[in-house]
Amino acid sequence: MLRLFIAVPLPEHIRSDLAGLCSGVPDAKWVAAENMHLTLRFIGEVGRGDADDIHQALSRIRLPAFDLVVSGVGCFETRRKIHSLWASVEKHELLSRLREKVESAVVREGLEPERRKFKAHITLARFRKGSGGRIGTFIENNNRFRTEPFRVTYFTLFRSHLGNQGPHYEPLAEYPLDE
Ligand code: 2AM
Repeated sequence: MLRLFIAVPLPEHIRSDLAGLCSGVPDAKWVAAENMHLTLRFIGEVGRGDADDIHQALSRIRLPAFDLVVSGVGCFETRRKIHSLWASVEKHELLSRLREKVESAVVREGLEPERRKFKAHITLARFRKGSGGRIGTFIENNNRFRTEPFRVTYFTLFRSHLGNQGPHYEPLAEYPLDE
């Protein structure tokens, strides 16, 4: 089985700027700069045949390239426990359309629709037991963070390898957007 997800990779200079934010929160498991990305759809475990069908479906997506800006930080919580910290991605019509096309492509291939509302984000840290302190300070200190616009010219099908040293994300295929 292959554990897959579809994401927009980030340029090296953007990942490096984001990595600069990653300190000062106790208990945070910071995401390595090389692993930072904007997830469009988490797929989970599928067999080779399904992976190939998903790949073919993604290859048929046609959309123009577009510019994105990373701006501000926030967190996700469930039952009052914060489980991740992220940087926010400004809304863009073409990002929404790309996400919709990816979603319908995978649903046509038999995956369950994603029920959660899409919130474009780049995860910076996760918390095993939920975080208590210093999140407020982190958010206040970094809320003005804003990158220059960067061009998104392709998106990627990744395979996730989970390991004791943290995950490794292997790009399996890249899908160009029209320039
Ligand atoms: P996250 O950044 O919001 O945590 C690779 O693991 C990517 O897939 C991550 O960016 C992660 O989103 C997402 N992901 C991992 N496991 C997931 C799950 N069970 N449901 C939804 N998304 C998941």
